[in-house]
Amino acid sequence: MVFSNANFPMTSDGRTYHVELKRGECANRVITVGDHARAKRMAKLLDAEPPVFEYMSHRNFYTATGRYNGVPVSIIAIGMGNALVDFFVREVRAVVDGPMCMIRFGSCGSLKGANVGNFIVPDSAVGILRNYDYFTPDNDGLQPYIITKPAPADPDVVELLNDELSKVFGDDRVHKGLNINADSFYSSQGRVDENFIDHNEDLFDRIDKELPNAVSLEMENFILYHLANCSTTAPLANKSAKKSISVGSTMMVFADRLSNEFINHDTVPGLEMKGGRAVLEAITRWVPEEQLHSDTGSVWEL
Ligand code: R1P
Ligand code: URA
Repeated sequence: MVFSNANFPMTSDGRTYHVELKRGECANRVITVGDHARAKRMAKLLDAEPPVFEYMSHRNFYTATGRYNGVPVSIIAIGMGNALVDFFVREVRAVVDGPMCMIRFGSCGSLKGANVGNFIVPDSAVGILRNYDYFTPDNDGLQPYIITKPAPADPDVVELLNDELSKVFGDDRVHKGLNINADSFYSSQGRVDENFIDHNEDLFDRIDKELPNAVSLEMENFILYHLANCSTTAPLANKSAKKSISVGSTMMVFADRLSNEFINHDTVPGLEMKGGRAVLEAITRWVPEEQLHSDTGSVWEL
């Protein structure tokens, strides 16, 4: 493939470098997940017409675009961690006209006793990042982990997710609160690994003190919320609004960090299908304030 621009590489037919979508292949409503299997399961919930468009990029970003109850929607599996969220958000934003809604449907560990199989709907997220400088000889005055300030989700999106998930699972299985986006599944989520020096033995105490309303630990939400809050109106036809991405997320609890229980993976497909349908219901209820990407020539055109 030939790319035209080192600043933001694109093919001559308008595909981005890593996610590899071009205009008309990604809808304004996007559900992003970590696991390809979750995305493929959810793609089965899309309408039969038009046929679902599927695309796997050379960097393993998997996209399924179609309609849910007639509303155009994309489901994109990106893998794990902050860097992949950055590729996803920037490259998708570059090829979609109009305001967007991005919802992450992930998995997480719970901190406040939300049981395995429950759902978290975070209204905000912080990052906990390993402080690499702390692990050098000259680390005076440094902490081993950096905690960022919170980034908010869109309150309307939080409300839609809460509403749809509560209808399916009941209020007592859907928990709100602050999410922690760690840059490791292990060290910055307070997991002990005797093969490495991590200085994370008192991380949970620090979280209790500094983040008393934290309910969950995962690896993508802070960066997703942060980028949505930093998004601009550049791709909009009508440049009246500042932020162009409405954002929210929900995660299934796979690990209860208090009781140390981990999910039985045989139960995951069923949970993902029920939860995935609720997320699709929520995202299709999102009301954009401006005109969306044209159907003409898109993969969701009827
Ligand atoms: C770690 O197992 C992965 O699971 C969670 C974390 O954020 C991390 O990506 O989310 P996903 O199940 O969506 O990948
Ligand atoms: N995903 C995470 O990032 N952490 C967990 O404990 C479970 C799922």
